[in-house]
Amino acid sequence: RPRSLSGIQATSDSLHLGNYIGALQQFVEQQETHDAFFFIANMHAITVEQDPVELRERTLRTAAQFIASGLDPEKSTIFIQSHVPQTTQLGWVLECTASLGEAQRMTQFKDKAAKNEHISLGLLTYPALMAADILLYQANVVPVGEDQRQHLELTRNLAGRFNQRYGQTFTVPEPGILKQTAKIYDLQDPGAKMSKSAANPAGRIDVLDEPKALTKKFKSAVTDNDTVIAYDPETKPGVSNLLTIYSSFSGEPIESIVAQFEGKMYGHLKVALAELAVESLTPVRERTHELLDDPAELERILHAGADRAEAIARRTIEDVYARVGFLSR
Ligand code: AQP
Repeated sequence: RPRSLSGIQATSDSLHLGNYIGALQQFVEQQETHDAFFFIANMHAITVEQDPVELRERTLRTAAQFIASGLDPEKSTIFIQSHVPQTTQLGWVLECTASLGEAQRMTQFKDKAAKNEHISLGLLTYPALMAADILLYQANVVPVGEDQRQHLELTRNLAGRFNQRYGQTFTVPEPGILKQTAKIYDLQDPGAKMSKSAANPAGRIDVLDEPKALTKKFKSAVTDNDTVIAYDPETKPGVSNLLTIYSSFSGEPIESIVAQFEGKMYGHLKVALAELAVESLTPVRERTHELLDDPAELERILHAGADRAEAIARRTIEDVYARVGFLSR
C-alpha cells in the first residue's frame, strides 16, 4: 500500500470546516486505501506564541477530533509530532539542505511575519520541519489543502536535492489536493480562506460549534446582491463556497444541488445547509467530548501511534546520518 501522511496543528480548541473538509475527510478516506499516518503538529504550533496549558489541552482536543471524525486507530497511526524525536533530527539536516532564499519565499511565512510582532526563527524554518515530518516516513502522498501546496513543493525539492547529493534516500511525495474542496472560504469574507486566525469568528464554522451558533453563522453568510443560486467562484464566491460545503456534506455533485435549489432564495440554501451541517457534525462533537472525558484511553492510542511512527523514523534517520557523514555512536 502507498503511504499517506499528514498533520494538523494544535492551535485551536476546535478544528474548522476548512481543516475538516480540506484535510480530515481526506484522511478518513485514505486510511482505507493507504498505509496511513496522521499527527497532531504541536511543534509547528510554537512557531507563534502558545500558552503551555492551552497547547497541551488543544493537542488532546485535536487528537479527539481526529478519531471522532472517523480516523480509526486500528487503521491509521495517530500520533503527536513531538513524541518522535527524529523529527527535529531530520529537521536540522533539511534546514542545512534548504536555502535562506527558499524559506523567505514561502507565502505563509510572509503572511504570518506580517501579522506577528515577534517573528520567531522557527516561523522561517518551519517548512524544513514540515519536510522532515513527511520524508521521515517515506510518504508517497500528503493530503492537504491548497494553502500547503508551496510547502509541499519545497519538500519535494529538498528530497530530490538530498537524493541527488547523497544517493537515493527519500521517497519524493505527491501532493493529495482535491480540486473542489481544496479551499474552503471564510463565510464573512469569501475572498479569504477559512482560518483559525481570522479576525471575525463569524466567518468560521468550527467542528465543535453548538447547533445554534453554527446555524446562525450559516444564516448570516455573505452572498451577493443577485438572487440566483449558481456555482461560479469568480463572480459568486460566497454562494459557491456554500455549495462546495453542501456538496461535501451531502456527497452530491454541485450541479444536482444547484438543480434542487432552482428558483429558491439564498435563505433556503443557507437553512438547508445549516441543517445538513448540524446533522453531520453533531456526532463528531458528541464523540469528541466522550473521548475527552477519558483521556487515559486517548493517551494510550497516542502512545501506540508514537511507537509505530518512531520505529519507521529511526530507520530513516540512521540512513540519513550515515549518508551525511555523521559517525555512529
Ligand atoms: N480554508 C481551508 N480550506 C481547505 N483546507 C484548509 N486547511 C486549512 N485551512 C483550510 C488545511 O487544513 C490542514 C491543517 O492545516 P494547519 O494545521 O496548518 O492549519 P492552519 O493552517 O493552522 O489552519 P489555519 O486556519 O489556516 O490557521 P492559520 O489561521 O494559523 O493560518 C492543512 O492540510 C490545510 O491545508
